[in-house]
Amino acid sequence: MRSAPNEELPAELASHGLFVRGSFELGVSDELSGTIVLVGSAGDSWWQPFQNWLSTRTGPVANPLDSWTREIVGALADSHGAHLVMPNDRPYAPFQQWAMRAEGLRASPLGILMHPEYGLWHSYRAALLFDARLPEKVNQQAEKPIHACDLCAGKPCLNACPAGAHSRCGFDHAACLSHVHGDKGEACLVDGCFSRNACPVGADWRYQREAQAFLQRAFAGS
Ligand code: B12
Repeated sequence: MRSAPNEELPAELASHGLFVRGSFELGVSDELSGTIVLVGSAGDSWWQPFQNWLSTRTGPVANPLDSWTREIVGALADSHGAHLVMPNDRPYAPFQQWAMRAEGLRASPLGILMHPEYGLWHSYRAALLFDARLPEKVNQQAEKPIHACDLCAGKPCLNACPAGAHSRCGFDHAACLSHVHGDKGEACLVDGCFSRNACPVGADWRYQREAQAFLQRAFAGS
């Protein structure tokens, strides 16, 4: 077992459209111990590698994005001597709290973390848990970036949902699902979430339509 990723990890991840989002050492108040290396994506760099993988499967794949991630990042976890942690495995690991610690990000009014460059168009696909401390080079703490939502007076994200599911009180999951499954919900499934798309930050990183449609259908279970 190795206790730190070797220098090939970034290139190995990049070939799948993924990268190390950040890393940090767990403390005494965490349930796990060791060092967390967060793996994710920005923009839709993951979409084509994921589609290529999907096209090699015969027959339907359950939870395709997680299955792809588990195969790709799971193999890298093995070869780098880490444990694989997946965001949708229960009990849920606190990925967003981890991201806040690793990258200094804060949540947007939608619940999705706001990144100063990528806006809302980024994700956390998996984490590698290493038993030991990592060298400083790998374990760099991000400086706290400016939180773009603090500078956004109009908050268009909160007024764009056709079901009014996003408000200052949080996300009304049931209202979102009932709209999406109703007569007028097709646009949310085809064009993506109106609220997420209303955000002006990181527009260059917006996922292409097919990727948004895939994620919306997965989210809506349809
Ligand atoms: C359960 C869950 C949901 C539930 C939230 C229920 C709830 N009120 O908690 C529902 C189904 C509503 C949901 C929806 C979405 N989610 Co979600 N979700 C999760 C999941 C699997 C677990 C969250 C959790 O309970 N963690 C356990 C606690 C202890 O950890 P935490 O870090 O403290 O959790 C924080 C979040 O839960 C957050 N939170 C609370 N309510 C909500 C509501 C929403 C909409 C979001 C995004 C976050 C959020 O606050 C918690 C406290 O800090 C995480 C993956 C993960 N493991 O974190 C993804 C995750 C938070 N979701 C994510 C996303 C992107 C979405 C969606 C946009 C759909 C999608 N998958 O593309 C939608 C939002 C739809 C919309 N129109 O805005 C991303 C966020 C990435 C980012 N850049 O910040 C995550 C990290 C998954 C990932 N792989 O990247 N989600």
